[in-house]
Amino acid sequence: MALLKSCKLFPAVSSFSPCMTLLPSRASSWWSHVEMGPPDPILGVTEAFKRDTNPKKMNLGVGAYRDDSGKPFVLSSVRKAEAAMAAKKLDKEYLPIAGLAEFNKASAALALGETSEVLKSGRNITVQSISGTGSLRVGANFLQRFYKYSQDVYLPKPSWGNHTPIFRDAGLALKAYRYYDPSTCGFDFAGALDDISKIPEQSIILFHACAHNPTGVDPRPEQWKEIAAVVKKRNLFPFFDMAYQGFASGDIDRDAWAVRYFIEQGINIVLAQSYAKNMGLYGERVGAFSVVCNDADEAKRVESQLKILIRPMYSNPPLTGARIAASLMTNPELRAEWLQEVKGMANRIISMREQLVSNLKKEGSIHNWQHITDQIGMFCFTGLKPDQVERLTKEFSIYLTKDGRISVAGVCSSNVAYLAHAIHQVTK
Ligand code: CBA
Repeated sequence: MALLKSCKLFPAVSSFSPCMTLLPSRASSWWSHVEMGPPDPILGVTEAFKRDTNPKKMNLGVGAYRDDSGKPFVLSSVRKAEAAMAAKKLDKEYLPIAGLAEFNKASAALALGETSEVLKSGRNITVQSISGTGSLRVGANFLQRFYKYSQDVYLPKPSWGNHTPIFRDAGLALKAYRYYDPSTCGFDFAGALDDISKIPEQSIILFHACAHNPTGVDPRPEQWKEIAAVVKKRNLFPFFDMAYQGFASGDIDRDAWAVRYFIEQGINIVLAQSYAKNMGLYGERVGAFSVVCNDADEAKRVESQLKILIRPMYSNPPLTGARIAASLMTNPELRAEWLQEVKGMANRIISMREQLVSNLKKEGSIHNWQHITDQIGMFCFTGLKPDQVERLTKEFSIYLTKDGRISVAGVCSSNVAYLAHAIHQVTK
């Protein structure tokens, strides 16, 4: 700055001064070498959808729940928590680096179960972070810095598209294990088990706790048990991503079963949680990252390092969403209402799956669409090919990701017939 000022004051000097070497020439720019990047494979679909003027358009790209009239849904329990907060005229001070303490405590209990031995012995550390993505990223950076046994992360094939850049940008190396069988549109249990049993010992392995994205295919409890046994035998390090607790079955405890089972087996996991979906707090960015440690002393040391990691990233997390989430989890009346609403959302999605299949039959489709009702959670991995996806978008203004994934949460009574018709047209 001082240098620039002096050049202005003494223009004659500026023609040969160091200013010339600091500033780019008129024709170029500091950023002329920056190439145009591709749109995000998921959020880019929403951008394209917004540009479309067809009144029948449908956005089945991003996983965002809609009510049965196709509108974004704010939970009544959330509205009540907000009203109670507004009445209290709370301050807007910074949260601590690790976030809102009551939120962290309630989050850990929601995931691990109220009666978890881990909570009783205080051997977990849970920090509030920026929804699921931020929690995954804090976790990835923590592993990059402190997990000294391996820097390889094994993802299910396929996995949520953002997992790869999250772990890669944190400096870890990405590998994969078989997960989905396109021939059955189901879980490739034999393939997964075979691959996992060959993963080098102590590697990091990522699991979707429930409602696998994008496939909607989860291992059954007996299958999880066998997976856990192999993970234990190979001494692998599990990273659970739980972005949909409650969305798979409508029951938050049932959906946390795998996480709790691994811990019961003596496997110390790390866990990322999101409240975007199960509380509808998408834009509030509420989530948590937990490390299950050997004992309370280790948890304290891990906590100190998580704080050191988070402070230069974003200093401390946002306040409002954490307050809402904490109220929903800790106030008995709000909690009861919230759990009913989660069930309601999960059931509406399940009913849309059924209606989609019955409408496809009505259209005269002869394909086997059973996977639409077999798969669970927000998404259905339809099996549509890229050219069929392209036709759905071009001819019917139905927007979905290129891999054929549809967010069933974006389908409603008034457009399910249109969707079935369009799918039939591109698949017959
Ligand atoms: N993990 C998984 C497996 C997810 O599917 C998502 C969300 C997240 C993070 C973590 P958030 O940061 O909002 O809490 O979510 N995935 C999407 O629903 C969408 O929100 C999806 O459409 O795939 C996204 O950001 O891509």
